Amino acid sequence: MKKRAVLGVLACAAVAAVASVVPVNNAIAVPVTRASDPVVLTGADLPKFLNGLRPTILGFRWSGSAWQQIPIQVDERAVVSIGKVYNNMTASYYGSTPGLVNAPLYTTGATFTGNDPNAKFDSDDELVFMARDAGVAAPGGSQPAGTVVGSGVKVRITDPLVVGSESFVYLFRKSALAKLKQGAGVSYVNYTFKLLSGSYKLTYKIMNSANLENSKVTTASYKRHFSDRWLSDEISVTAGGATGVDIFDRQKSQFAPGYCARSEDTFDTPIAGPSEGAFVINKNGPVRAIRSYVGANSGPSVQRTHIFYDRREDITTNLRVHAIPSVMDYFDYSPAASGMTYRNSLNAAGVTIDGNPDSVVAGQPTWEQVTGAQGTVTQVGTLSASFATTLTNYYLDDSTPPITQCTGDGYAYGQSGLYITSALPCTDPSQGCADSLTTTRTIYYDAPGGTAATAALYSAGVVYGLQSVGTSWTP
Ligand SMILES: [Ca+2]
Ligand SMILES: [Ca+2]
Ligand SMILES: [Ca+2]
Ligand SMILES: [Ca+2]
Repeated sequence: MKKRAVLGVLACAAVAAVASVVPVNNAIAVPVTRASDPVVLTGADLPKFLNGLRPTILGFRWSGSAWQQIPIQVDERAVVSIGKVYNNMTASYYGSTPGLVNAPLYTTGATFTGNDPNAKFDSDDELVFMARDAGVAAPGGSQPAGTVVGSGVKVRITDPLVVGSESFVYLFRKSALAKLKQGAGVSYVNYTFKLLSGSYKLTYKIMNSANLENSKVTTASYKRHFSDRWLSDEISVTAGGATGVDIFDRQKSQFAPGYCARSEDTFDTPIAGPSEGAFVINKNGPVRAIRSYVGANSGPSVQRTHIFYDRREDITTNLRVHAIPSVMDYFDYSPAASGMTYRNSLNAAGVTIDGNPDSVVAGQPTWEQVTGAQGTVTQVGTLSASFATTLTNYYLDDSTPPITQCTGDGYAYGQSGLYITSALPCTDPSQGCADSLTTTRTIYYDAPGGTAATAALYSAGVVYGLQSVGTSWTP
């Protein structure tokens, strides 16, 4: 993991180097081919639709000979107090005050976060579609049936990694009588948030209780499962002939290996001191699903957000807690991952996940990958912190681990992930602290046969994100 600021500097330097060799007249454009990546625009990026109705924005591509509707999704956001997410909890345990922490959150009336105060498509709301749904430039002379004349916006998408690449999506306002739906009848992601106790607002126990779930994400490429707020306990890859077996034990949170006083289980349940927590949002498709929550013991404003696309998952963690001695966020696979290769950018040849210890070079890899007949899971990590950190990649493959496992099964299969070994200052704004730390994982779920080369390309793609610009368009 590297500081995002560092990656950004490298990215700018490399883009400049590439640009210097681009031919001036690049006559032949090639389409953008990032099949797993979304394009996310905000209301601010689309002034023609800004502060207009949300549901009547539609997306289309020009196939070369015809207009075809594509699925788009609008997700509302607003700056909301974390205290509101807790149903205006007045006092938390441990002296933190979530009501003093304001954060940009995805909004919904289905939780205590509440709906966006601006019901229109305002500047921080997001419009998203998949890059692979874009088409070629439309020649003009027509616009899609069922759309309002003069309402068009052309979105040009380019891939900084592919010189001369461009694809286009056209957005229009739906005509009053048209039957077209924003999702175009497509569902790329199916997320079912199932709280065993019943409806969220009526039965969720914010203070001092487990809140068991049977929540599932299913797409054409993978399955995920959650048994409580922080209890992420299934990864099954179904892409392209993968066996579909669940290779995951858990995503684990700890201060240090073998130290069990804080973990994803203590976040969820009062097994080692009080616990509290709540959901920001649970939202299902059609283009992406969102699962976002807060509450990690004495860090009631610590937040994690999963965004599920059909071939990719983004996990963002916002640390907001008092000073802590160190922290770990790692993936622990299950015995069903046996036979898979684990590799990362510092260990490209890889080692075999089989419960027998491996020799792995430590350091700060830019990507990690597990691959085998069970499928391929490639992760790109970023870390953005206001303070210096000492960090490394934690790795342990041992069916009889010498280190207490704290949670999950008793094994350590291919355990791997971020370990910040240096002390972290207070990052809880409610305690008057200005420091911050945010980590992201961008996870790609693919068929068996993943390689270091495909992982490096994904890593570059995270650094050099897709570019998109919307401009008014009339045929
Ligand atoms: Ca908004
Ligand atoms: Ca809005
Ligand atoms: Ca091994
Ligand atoms: Ca385990």
